[in-house]
Amino acid sequence: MSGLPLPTLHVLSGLKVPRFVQQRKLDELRDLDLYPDDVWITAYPKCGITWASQIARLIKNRGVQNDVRLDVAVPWPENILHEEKLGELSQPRLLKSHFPYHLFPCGQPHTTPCKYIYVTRNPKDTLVSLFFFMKQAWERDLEWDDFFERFMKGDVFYGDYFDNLLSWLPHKDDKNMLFLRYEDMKKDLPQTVSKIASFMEIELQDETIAKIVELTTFKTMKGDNTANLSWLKNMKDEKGEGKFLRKGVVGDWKNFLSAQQSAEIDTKCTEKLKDTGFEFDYDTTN
Ligand code: PPS
Repeated sequence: MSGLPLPTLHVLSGLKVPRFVQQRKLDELRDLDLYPDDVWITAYPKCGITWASQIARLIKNRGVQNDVRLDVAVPWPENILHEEKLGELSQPRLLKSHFPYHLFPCGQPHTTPCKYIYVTRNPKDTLVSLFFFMKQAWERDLEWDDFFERFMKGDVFYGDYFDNLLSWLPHKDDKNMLFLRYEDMKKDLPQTVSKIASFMEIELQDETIAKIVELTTFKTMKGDNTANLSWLKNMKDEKGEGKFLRKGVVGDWKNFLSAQQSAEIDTKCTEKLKDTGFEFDYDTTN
């Protein structure tokens, strides 16, 4: 049985993107007026962009939950399915993108007045999450070993995982950037919410932070039909909950990667990250 027709990749601005990312949208973004309180939430696919987006929209709303869907609260303007009038969004605007730093459609982030949150996640869990997403949404017949090869070659949405990370990493301490790791968000959600709020220059009472933490746990978001992406085709389960939020853990890769595949990724990490001082967290204690 096949899933949805695969939105084949094409190359735009030197990057492999799905067909629903179109040059017309990138041109619009190039000409967009930008403001200092705009917050771009950015990540390679499956690294936690939805989670960070939900936290940011609740911070913007001072912890008040409303029935606006997350994809409306935080549009994804490079996608042709998002035709929001960006000039009419309420400030601070929250916007999402999967582009790497040097190819960012509005210009390189340090040349813009906006703020940027980048979320990264260890490549093994990212790969597993992407595999299950692709299988669920697009390619029911997808085989693990084939997909592993595709991931390693960067033959997936938004190209090579490491190219994306390495484009943002040198800017991680820039004033207009907040660099987050998925694994740290798992370990300390209250601290993550506080960090994002201070970055957005929004002061929150402790009880509001606690409320946002409660609203952004995996369990709550999975059952929250404004945040679980269950409106996407093939992303709703029998209980009506979102399948997009699959497991939400660190270390699921141990259930899927062979020893050889794991070692292949380790070798690539060593080669790509040497001299950066950056380390991944593969901890499985949560
Ligand atoms: S996408 O398709 O690029 O927008 O995906 P993205 O949102 O970046 O990543 C999806 C993974 O993030 C997990 N997720 C969460 N984990 C923990 N807590 C919360 N609240 C949460 N929300 C989303 C989601 O379950 C996907 O990971 P996996 O490993 O597949 O479960």
